[in-house]
This record gives sequence, structure tokens and C-alpha cells, in this order.
Amino acid sequence: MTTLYWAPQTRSFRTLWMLEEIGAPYERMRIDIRAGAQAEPSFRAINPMMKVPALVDGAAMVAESGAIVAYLAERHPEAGLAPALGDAARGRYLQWMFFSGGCVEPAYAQKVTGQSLGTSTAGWGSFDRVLDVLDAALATGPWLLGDRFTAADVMIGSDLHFGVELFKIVEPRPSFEAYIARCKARPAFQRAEAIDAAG
Ligand SMILES: N[C@@H](CCC(=O)N[C@@H](CS)C(=O)NCC(=O)O)C(=O)O
Repeated sequence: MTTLYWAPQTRSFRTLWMLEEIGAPYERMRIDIRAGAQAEPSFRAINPMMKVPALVDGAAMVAESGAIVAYLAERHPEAGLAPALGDAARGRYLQWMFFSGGCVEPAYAQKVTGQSLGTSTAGWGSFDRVLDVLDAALATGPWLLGDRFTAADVMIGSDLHFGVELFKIVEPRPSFEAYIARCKARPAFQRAEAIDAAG
């Protein structure tokens, strides 16, 4: 059995979206993070960081939303959400998978906190550079790897949905708005949104 430990209106969303893209059975276990349930020993055994999301899949335990999305793409090759090992497309695929946690998230944090950091020191360069790079990558589309929707779009699509629409950290740009609209048009995104809204 596959169990997603999650909470609504959190980074759990991208893992819900990914699970809905795959379409295999899973169950959800809601962790009431507002009541401190993430600190209970039973959950800490799954994610010692005391954060959602986390996934238990048989004997496998995975925390970190990006790792969960990557794990699920590989666990379900039949869903076709990751280029196969040895496929040259895997280069850019992995780049965007890691770009989310390594560049987009810290760039958002820098913007929100107003911290100044040199572009050589910051692994993400700067907030503006991260957005310019995404803008260029999304100029052609429809997806990051061209015609093929992959788990990397779940990562970057959820980042942009979060940054542009939900938290307004990012100024809208035509490429971002068109990409977010394409993501939101996906039935799996809509199912995940409905689950998230229902709590
Ligand atoms: N790097 C983690 C971040 C997870 C995270 O920060 N989760 C938040 C919700 S978005 C959380 O569980 N907060 C509860 C807490 O920190 O007590 C990931 O991508 O999964």
C-alpha cells in the first residue's frame, strides 16, 4: 500500500498532483500540522524533519516533496513521467527536478525575507536570474521538455502556481501564466486541487 502523509495548502500539493497523474491506488493520511501532529513519534519515524509531505510505499519511506515526486516517477514507469535511464532527455529532466529545491525555493525565500546575498555566493544566483531562466525555458513549451509532460513539470508547475498565483511572490509573465494555465487544465491537477480544498 502507498500512503501519503499530507496536509492541505502545503507543499503536499505537488505530491497529490503527481499521485493523481499516475493514477495508481493510494491512501491519504492527513497530518494536522496546525495542531502539532508532525512532532508525534509515529510521524517522526517517517520524517524526522517533522514536515509534510512524506510517503510510505511498502517498505520504502520517502520525505522531501521533490524526492517523493522523483520516487513516484521511477516507481511507476508505466505512467511515462520521467525519461528512461540512458535517454539524453534525462539531463534536462534532472536539472529541472533539482532546480526547484536548489534554486526556486531559496530564491523565493530570499525575495520574501529581503536578504541580500552576492550572486556568486547564492547557489541560485539571484531571484531575477532564476525567473529569467524559467521564462526562457518556458518560451517554447508546452512543457519543460517540449511536447512531453514529465514530473519536472509537476515540480516547476507547482512552484510557479505557488509563487505567481497563491503567494504572489513572482510578478506574472506571459510564459508563466500560459504554463500555469496548461498545468491547471490537466485533469490530475484539478483532482488534486479538489482533494486539497476538501482537506
Ligand atoms: N523541503 C520540504 C519542505 C516541507 C515543508 O516545509 N512542509 C511544511 C508545509 S509546506 C510543514 O510541514 N510545516 C510544518 C512545520 O514545519 O511544523 C519539502 O519539500 O517537502
